[in-house]
Formats: sequence, C-alpha cells, structure tokens
Amino acid sequence: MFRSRLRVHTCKIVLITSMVWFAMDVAVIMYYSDCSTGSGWGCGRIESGMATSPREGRADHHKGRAIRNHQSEHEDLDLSGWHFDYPVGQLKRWEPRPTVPDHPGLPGEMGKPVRTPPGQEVLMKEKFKLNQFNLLASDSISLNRSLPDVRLEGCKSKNYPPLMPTTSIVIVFHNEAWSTLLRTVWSIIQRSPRPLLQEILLVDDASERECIDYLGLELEQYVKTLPVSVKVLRTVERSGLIRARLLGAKEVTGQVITFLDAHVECTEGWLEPLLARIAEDRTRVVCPIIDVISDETFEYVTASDMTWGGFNWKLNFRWYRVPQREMERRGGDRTQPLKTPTMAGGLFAIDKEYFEKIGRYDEGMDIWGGENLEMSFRIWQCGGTLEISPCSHVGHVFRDKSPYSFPGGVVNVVMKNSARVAEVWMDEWRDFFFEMNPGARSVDYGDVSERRKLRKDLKCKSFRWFLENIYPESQMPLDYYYLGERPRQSGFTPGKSTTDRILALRVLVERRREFRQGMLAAYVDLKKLFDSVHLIFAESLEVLVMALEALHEEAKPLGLEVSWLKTKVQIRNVETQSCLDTLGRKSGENLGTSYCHGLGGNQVFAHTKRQQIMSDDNCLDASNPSGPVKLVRCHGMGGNQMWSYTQKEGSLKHANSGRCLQKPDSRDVTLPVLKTCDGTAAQQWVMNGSFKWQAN
Ligand SMILES: [Mn+2]
Repeated sequence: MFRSRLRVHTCKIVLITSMVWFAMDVAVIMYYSDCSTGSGWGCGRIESGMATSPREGRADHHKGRAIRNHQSEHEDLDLSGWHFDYPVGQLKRWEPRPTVPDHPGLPGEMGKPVRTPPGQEVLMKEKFKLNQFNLLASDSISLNRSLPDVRLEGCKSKNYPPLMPTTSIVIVFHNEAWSTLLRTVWSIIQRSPRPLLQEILLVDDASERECIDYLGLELEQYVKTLPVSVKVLRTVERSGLIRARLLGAKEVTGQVITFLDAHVECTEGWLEPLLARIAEDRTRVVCPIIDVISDETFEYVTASDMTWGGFNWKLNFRWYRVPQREMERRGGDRTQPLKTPTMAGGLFAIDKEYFEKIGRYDEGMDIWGGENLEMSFRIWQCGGTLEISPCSHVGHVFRDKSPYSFPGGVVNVVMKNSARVAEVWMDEWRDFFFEMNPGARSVDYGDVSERRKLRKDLKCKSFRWFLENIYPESQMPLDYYYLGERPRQSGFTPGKSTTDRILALRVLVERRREFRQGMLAAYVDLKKLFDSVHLIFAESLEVLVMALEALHEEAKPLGLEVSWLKTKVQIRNVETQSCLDTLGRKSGENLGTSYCHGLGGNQVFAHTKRQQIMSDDNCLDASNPSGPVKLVRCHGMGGNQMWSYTQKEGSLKHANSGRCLQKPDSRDVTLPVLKTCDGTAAQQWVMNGSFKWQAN
C-alpha cells in the first residue's frame, strides 16, 4: 500500500519535473528566437500552442507575446480578409450608432428648411450680418436635429473592418455662433461609434470675447456635461486656421486626427468610411463628401458625388467633374473611394503619425488660403494618397461672404500663401503662377528653405509627375505654344516743371485713396518722376482699369503720361488694337473684346499644344460656323475647341468650320465674329509673346 503510494508519488514527481523542464525549454526557445520579426522558427508553433492553452502565455517579457496577449481581446473576431496598418492590439471594436430620432413638428428636423416667421424678417436680416448665415433659423433648430440618411444604398450595406483606430476631432472656430458650433459637436457625438471617438478638441482662435462672451466660461462649463471628452483650447492671439489647427493637433491623443469646420453636421455613418481607409493604409488622407447646409434656411442638401477637387490658374481651389478615367478605375462603382487631385481642406481625416511625418502644415503661411493645395500637392508628391469617400457625408454651411477679418488684407494673405505653394512644390510651374499673378511677385512670402528641405528629405516627386499621373485633366498646361502677346513696359513721360510733378502726385494720391478698400492691386510706376512705385487698390479688374484710365486722363493735361507695369499677356487685333477679353463672363457665355489694359486677368489667353485657346478653365468654343464664339469649359477633346494659329499670317482659324476669328462688326462692338478667311488686318491677331513656356 505504502509502496504503491510511493510509486504514485514518484511517478507524479517525475511527471511534474519533466513538465517543468518542458516548460522551461519552451520559454528558452521563445526567448532566443526572434519572434517579433515573425522569422523565428519557433514563433508559429508556440503561438498556435498558446491559442489552445492561453494560460501559458503568462511570461510577458517577450514582445511577440505581449502583442499576442492584446490580440486575444479580439480573439473571437474573424479578422481574415482584413489587412491592418496598425498593430491589431491598438485597434478598437465598434458598433454603429443608432439613428438619431426624428421629432416631427420641430423646426429643421430631417434637414428640412426653416422659414422665417412673418414679421421677423428685419430681425432675421439683422442677425444674418453677425455670421453671414441665418442665425435666427439656426437658433430655432434643435442641437440634436435628425437628418436624412443621404448615403447611396451600396454604402449602407458596406462591410467595414470590425476593428478601427480611434480619432480625435479638431475644430477651429473664431466668433462662431453657439447653435452652429454645438450642433457640430452634437452631430459628432450622436453619429460616431463611441469607442472610436477619442475626444473633441475645440480650438478658439481668439474670438472677440467682449462681444461673444458665451464662447468663454459658458462653453467650458457646457462641454463638461457632454458624454464625450470635449476640451476647449485657446490661442493667445489671432493665429489663423493653420496655426490654430497645429495647436489642436499637438493635444490629440487618438490615432487619427479628423479636422472639421465649426459649422457642420455629420450624418449617419460618416466616420466609418474615413477610418476604414486609414486602418488599411496610414498614408491615405480621406475627405468626406461635403454637402450643403443652406445659409438661408439651414436645409440639408446633398452634393454631387461626381465632383473632385482641382485648381485654376490663380491657384484657387475649384470643384470639377470627375473624369471618365477615374470612374473606370473604380469599375463604375460610385461607392468606391475617389482619388482626388486636391481637397477643399476644411474636412479630412489623417493618421496622426503620418501627419507629423509629412510635415503637418506650412507654418510660414498666414490665416487661411492655399494651405489645402499645399497639403494636397505634398501628400501626392511625397507618396501618400488623397481620397474622397463617397459613403461619408458631412454638411457644411457655405457662405457667400466671409465674416472673418483678415489682418493684412485677404488678397495679400492668400497671395503670400499661394506664392509659398508655388515656390516649394510647383517647380517650373512656379514661373507660370507668377506670370499669371503679377501681384504675387511683390509679396514677401518669407523663408521657404525649411519646406524645400522637407521636400528633399521626403524624396518627393516632381510637379510634372503630379500633373501627368494624378491630374492630367488639370488646367495647368503641360505644353504651350503661345501665351498671348506680352506688351513692353511703356515709359513714363516726366512733367515739365516741379509744380507739374507735385500736382500730378496729388492727383495720384487722391485717386489711390478711393481705391484703397478693394481687392486687386496694380503697380503704377512713377520711378522716373518720383523714384517710387505706387500701389493702386481696386475691388475688381474693371474698377482697376477704370482707375488707371482716370489717372491717365487726369495726368494728360499736365503733360504727364501715367503708365503701369504691363506684365500680362494678351491677344490683340491688328486693325482695332483691341484685345480678346472674357469680360469676367462664365462658361457658356460669349467671348468679348475690349481696350487692351495689359493687366492680364480677363485678357490672358493661352494657345495650347492641344490647340485650345484657354482662359483659365474655359476654352474658346464655336458650335455654329457663323458664331458666336463662346467660353466653354475646356473638354480637351478637340472638336469645336480646336484653333490653329500661325505667327506669320496672324490668323486664328477654327478647325471645324475652317473660318477665321475677326474683329467685332457694327451689330455688337464687343463681340468678335467668325468669317471666311481673307487675310485682312481685321482677322490678324498678335500673340507672339516672348513667354513661350513648356513648348515642345
Ligand atoms: Mn466653413
């Protein structure tokens, strides 16, 4: 009995000892094999062993095992078929948020328009001025209003990865209305899967507290009551969107930064499509579709999913139709992410580390404007991807006028920022930008050496690569023959006496004051007379031309000739000496002619390698052989937009009709006509400027 018991004990001891040895062996093998790279021979075996007896995974000294332990939180999930660009243990499970309930009868529910009650029109107009939207309407709508589910059917049934990174939402505001700001916050809280929503960071960019006191303590106390972490950060002085966003980004604790505007409403399922794309590839920067919240009625109106971001000659961001090429790449599936050349910049999501890696924002830029193009070029040229996710919809209150003040003037700020974009990212197209925007040449755009270094360090591709591969539909011409005529700077006739000079100066100063408030600027060269260059401001090109002509007229009796720096290119008729002019008209309207002012703008045309005559994104187009010649969005398909030009004859021949462009006749003195070619001066156009660019 005792002996058999002893035998049993001996057996137990032998068994336990061997098990201990076995366990030690396993530990030693794991310790010395490199499992973290996945190449250690024992890794797979041990890991699969652990899966059957999870209790053995207690020794936490090994990297591979630590990850394994976290992963075991998600063990019940089937992750096959999903690829993650983050360690799985860092990702969060999520559930879609329930639909925000509708409250029929309340104003603005389901995104419906709000009508101003009769008798309150005056109050409405008064309040409109504060934010440049209908504040009375906004204030009457619930902060939690319901919205229609605007997604395509294919989006509603889409499968998103069961695990996703968390996001922090960064919102910059300046003098924002309470109701729009808090409706933005509530729409995020109510429509974002809670585990994915790390926090909301509200950055107050020096709102003028003396008039808008509710954005102070009241806001700070209100956000404490919210079910999600919401922090209010404040800039010390007015910093502008770029620097305020950087301040917010610094505080982000989530994995993805989602930048939003302060007067938006997020719709059902808005966040998942953005995070899903980044979960798979952290170099993707993803934008939602930006729907329209009416500034008049706060009605929610869906925007087209068939537009993408581009830009024009002045480096203004513009929406254009998605080309067939991109539709085909997506296999005709409108729910697939759209690769967009540029973004509007207000709303997008980006991995936090990637944001840091590719150089955040250009801190040399002021306030607002151009930063979205800078970032778009940078993302594409430095190896990232910029997308619009058509399944994500966020509404934005678009306004006609900006309610914000721009220290330094809006034109100068945007010009400076755009000049930095051109200097750093656009290579040879830099010259094109400055040729089109002479005002930018005189702007002090500061030091760009750090941004150039960033571009070099990241080994970014050329602007030509971007235009050829990402944006071949761009209005930025790859190849040009002529870019119109480039007039010489005309001289300035000095006055006869000192009295004349002083009188002339007084006239100029008076005039200058009148045009001070505006948007456009021209340089009047007074070098010969007063050894100075004067700046004239005007709110439009037309006003500027009028100002210059008035100056010219007033200076004439004094024996003076006022001239201005004519840096722009134009197409001039030999007989009339007038120039082709868009007269500021839009696509679908007639081409015009007018006095050659030499200031560019509406008189700049380019004859491209594809034989188009372009003005920004419009082309001269004649669908009828007897005219009129219209400005139509360039389609790049030849046809009615093809024109041949020979410098020797000077004729502009319409390829389809074989007829020539001729000076206007008596019926309409501003409307050039199409006639049978006859070689007369009325059909001769001068555009043999020295500016031959990229022609090959
Ligand atoms: Mn906005």
